[in-house]
Amino acid sequence: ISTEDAEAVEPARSPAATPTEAQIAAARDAINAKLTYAVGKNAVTASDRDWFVATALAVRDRMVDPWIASSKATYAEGRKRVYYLSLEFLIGRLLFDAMNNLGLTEAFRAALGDLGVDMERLRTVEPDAALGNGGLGRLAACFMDSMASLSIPAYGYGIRYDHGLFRQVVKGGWQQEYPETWLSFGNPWQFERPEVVYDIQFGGSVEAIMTPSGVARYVWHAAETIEAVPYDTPIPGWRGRHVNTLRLWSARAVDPLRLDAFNSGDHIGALVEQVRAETISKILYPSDESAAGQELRLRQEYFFVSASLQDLIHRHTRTYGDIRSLPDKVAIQLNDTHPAISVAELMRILVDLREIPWDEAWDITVRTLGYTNHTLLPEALETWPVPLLERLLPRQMQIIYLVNAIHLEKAKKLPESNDRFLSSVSLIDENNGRRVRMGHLAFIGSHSINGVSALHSDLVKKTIFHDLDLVYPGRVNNKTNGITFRRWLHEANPGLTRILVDTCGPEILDDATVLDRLEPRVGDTALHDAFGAVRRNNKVALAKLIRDRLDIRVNPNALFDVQIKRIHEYKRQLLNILETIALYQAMRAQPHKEWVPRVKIFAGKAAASYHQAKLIIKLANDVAQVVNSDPTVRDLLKVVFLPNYNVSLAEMIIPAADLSEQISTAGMEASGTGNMKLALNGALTIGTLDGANVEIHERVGDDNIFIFGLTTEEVAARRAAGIDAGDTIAKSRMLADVLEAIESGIFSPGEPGRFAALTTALRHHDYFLVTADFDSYYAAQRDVDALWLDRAAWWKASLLNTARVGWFSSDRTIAEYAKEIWNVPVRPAG
Ligand code: NBG
Repeated sequence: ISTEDAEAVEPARSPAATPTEAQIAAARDAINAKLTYAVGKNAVTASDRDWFVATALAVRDRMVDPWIASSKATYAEGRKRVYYLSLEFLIGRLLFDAMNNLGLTEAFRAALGDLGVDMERLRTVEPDAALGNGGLGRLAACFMDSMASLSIPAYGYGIRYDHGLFRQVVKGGWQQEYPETWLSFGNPWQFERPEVVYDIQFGGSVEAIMTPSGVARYVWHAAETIEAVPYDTPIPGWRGRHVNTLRLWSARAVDPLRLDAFNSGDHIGALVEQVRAETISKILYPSDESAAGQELRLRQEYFFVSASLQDLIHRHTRTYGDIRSLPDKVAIQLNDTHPAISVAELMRILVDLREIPWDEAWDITVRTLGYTNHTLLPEALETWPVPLLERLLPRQMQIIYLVNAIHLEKAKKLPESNDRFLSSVSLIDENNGRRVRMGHLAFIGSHSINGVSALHSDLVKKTIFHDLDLVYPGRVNNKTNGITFRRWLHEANPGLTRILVDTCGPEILDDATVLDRLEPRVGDTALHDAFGAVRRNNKVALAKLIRDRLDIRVNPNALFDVQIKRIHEYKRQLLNILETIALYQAMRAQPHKEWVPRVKIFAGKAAASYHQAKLIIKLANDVAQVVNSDPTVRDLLKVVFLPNYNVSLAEMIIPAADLSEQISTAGMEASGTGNMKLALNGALTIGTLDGANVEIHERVGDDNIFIFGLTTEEVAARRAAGIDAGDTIAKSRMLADVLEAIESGIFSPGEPGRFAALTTALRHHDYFLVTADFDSYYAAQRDVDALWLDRAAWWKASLLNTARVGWFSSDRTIAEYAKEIWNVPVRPAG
């Protein structure tokens, strides 16, 4: 196999129908008009960014009529609305999403071509809206697409962060964080709604007023008020049939400055209150799966919950008059515990402001709210110190106490009840200095609590919410995650999509389950060749990107082995790196054996304060340095760490992947969604029986996936027994050699202790069981090699992955939420 230079390849056309001349002319006129009258430039002086803005505005215009029509129809038909409350929406770039769903891609490509502009270049000009950390935020974005595509009247509510997830720069192998600036050139998609502003209050005290009927009324005298201003982004569904709204709140001070202070010469002091208020929507917390125990984080949570509830109740009462019909007309989904304060806030609105009796208010609250749990990791289950809540949200804290008292009364009646049981179900954790358990609050205040894969939902019920499930049986259910195929197949991989349309019929664009029509053809060598050609083009494009960004040349004929996700110990990038080192050593020992050439591709960000994760990034980069410059392994092994992983980079990597690494410690990855995207694009999975891997395994079948490692039960048993990493290492020659290589400084010349924090953890407690799974992982990787060498067998397995994962469409997931949680009808996407 020879190394071929990565050459640029023609982008594959989107499989949509060919546009007419009239459609192209209309697009051209629209873009020209925007360039002239909205951007204020002409074709001669316009930069790519100007063309992008003109194009985005022209596309946005096409959404407005169906947007208004969707809203009108929802009002006219009195349809129930869904509100998806999420602190994260990782939507990425929107231009191709919008064009694809509106069927405009080819008309606009041709129109721009006529104007002398390459549309593919415009794609890269758009900044990524990175308003999320990882899977949880991206899931919210996929759900927005599916809700619109299934014509469910829905709003996404979140925060319009000035700065999204930090920009990752890798310098000398270390991660550095820089602020992200997606708004610095404006945002053509948004509509600011300065006329819709809500007051958000914090602090102060609560006054109890006795009414003549003898019932106390509570009045909150807040100490601080700030304003929430909405920015709307229209979200068009597939074929533009229904358009929903993503409404993101920005924080603003009531007064722009203190004039008295300014006039007396204190120019900075005059702005202090404004800065304090606006800090709330300044930046996304870069924490992933770890509660950022910060007051500002709690202020963000309450800020967007309060604004969203005010907004939706205003809309509801304006339409229906009576707040009591809320659960019939509104479903609110809490995305993780971040919006859990909704339970107390909705009660406050109903009881204090609308004067609804407590029991009735509670019934309304529970019937309206649903809660999705996304993790079992204890550090990610938010708890807030009672004194902090008392200070910031005094009335909500009182309500939480009352909710808890009634709840504990109910729990006491159970036969299981004893002190341990009551302290486990209580809203207040008394073990760590009195904290409110937000997961418990969300659970008690919701009629539905769902996990995000079959295994995870089962564990939710057996572990963290075991006791609460006994008090409120029947609430826990499962909704296995999904992904939108429109972005992750149709847009990201137009070449593959064209083959699928040709093989399965155009219905594939509307209905993911039709992918199974591929099944009878998976042995067809002509189809293998077509599949292979598309994959190769995608790999050449990725190889070019790797060369441009990192100056590393990789062979597009090699097996592209990818692990792309947040860097976290439980996701076990370290296991992958250890295997890389073992393979490297084996190649050096026998350079003339017939090795399968591999490119190991890593990408992902580590939370800024997560030292072990940052050290793992450094190790990956240091190993890359040594391996890539070793002439003995020539082209057989290359290691690449691509910096600043984001949605757009994922769209480049996923269609080029041959092997998908899903190797978390069993029981720790709630679901995963990258696993679905990669399998859909034909990558084979190497993975543990964790999260949705279990369901992918069931669907693609034993022969088309590489499963290894301890199961959830075995992990639990091993941890309970006390971990014997020392023994494990002593029994594996290869593993011992790998650890010694790291500790000898082969990858950190002159500084052998650089990775001591990692190797010491492995040698002793090894909580994530990297050492225990090492041998079976290495063996599974050699099975991968063996299958790779049998080209027909590999392509058959690859095709079967694509053919059998239609079920993981987020349209299926959302249809389940609609039916089983929200009680709203859906109209099929097609
Ligand atoms: C993440 C899980 C993933 C899962 C996504 C979406 C959090 C708290 N959880 O496994 O780790 O796929 O949520 O459900 O970010």
